Amino acid sequence: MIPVIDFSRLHGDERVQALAEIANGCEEWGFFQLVNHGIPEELLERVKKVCSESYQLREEGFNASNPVRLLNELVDRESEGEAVKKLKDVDWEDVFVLQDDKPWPSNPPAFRETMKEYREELRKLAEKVMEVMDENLGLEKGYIKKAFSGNGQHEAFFGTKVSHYPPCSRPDLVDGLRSHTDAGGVILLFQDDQVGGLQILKDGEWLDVQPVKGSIVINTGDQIEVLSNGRYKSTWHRVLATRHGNRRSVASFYNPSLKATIAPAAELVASHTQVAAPAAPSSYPKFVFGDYMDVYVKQKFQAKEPRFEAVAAM
Ligand SMILES: O=C(O)CCC(=O)C(=O)O
Ligand SMILES: [Fe+2]
Repeated sequence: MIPVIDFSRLHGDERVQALAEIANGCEEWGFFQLVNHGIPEELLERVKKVCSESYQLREEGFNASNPVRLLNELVDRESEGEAVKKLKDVDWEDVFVLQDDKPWPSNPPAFRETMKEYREELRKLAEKVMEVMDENLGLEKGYIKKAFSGNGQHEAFFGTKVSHYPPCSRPDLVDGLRSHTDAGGVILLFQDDQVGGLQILKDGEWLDVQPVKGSIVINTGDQIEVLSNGRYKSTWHRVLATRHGNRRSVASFYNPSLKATIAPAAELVASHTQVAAPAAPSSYPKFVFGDYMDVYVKQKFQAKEPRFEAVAAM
């Protein structure tokens, strides 16, 4: 089971223990779930409601979309006796992204206000989680945030992706979302508490990220892996399509600015050779995050190592 961590314990007698659990979540799993994270349950309920309503307004669009058309074609070919293989180029999902400077859906009427409030809360939570990572990594408080904003010269990226994974008659022939690691920094996921489907790859096995009502799932992307010089590896994950239920997930991405330069933190690289287990030599290049994203969009569903190599050569 993915670790479930009580975030409120950071402010009390059990702080050391809570820090250690988060360190373990980052080092061993790359994914963990936070409960008692301070986001009001009432707000989460409203987020569920407006997101589901917004999907209902979009449902016809999904039914006319590429994945539906491609799966129908595949099933037709199969019924004519052809041996068919799982679709490789599409995901069984309906998605849109919210960013501060882009237009948002205006329906249902409560959508904008609710999601604005939610994003403000989540941005604060992301920054708290990043400060815990700073502390656990032995970095100065605010290090990650500062790195993501190019030393305060730019604004870190904060986007929220609202996804639905509608019921699928043939989950053997298409994934909800194909396996990948996330490109960016810290990802905060408010997943469906009824319909599962998210899995992570750990020690060669796919494990469910079990739905826990009211929790926020945290995972780290490729940039935290680079910054931590490999201490916190970004974890492969995927979403399986399911026959029943329309899975909702709201993922918020706290990423570097496209203009920020990312590299392993100097404190985590080599030089302290006198300690028993020397810090690793630098295993990652230094690059501009926008260049990384140019590579990522073409290679999202492939291994991350070639992305680091490609960006090192730029
Ligand atoms: O919908 C989910 O549960 C996961 C989404 C995800 O992995 C992503 O957007 O990168
Ligand atoms: Fe992801």
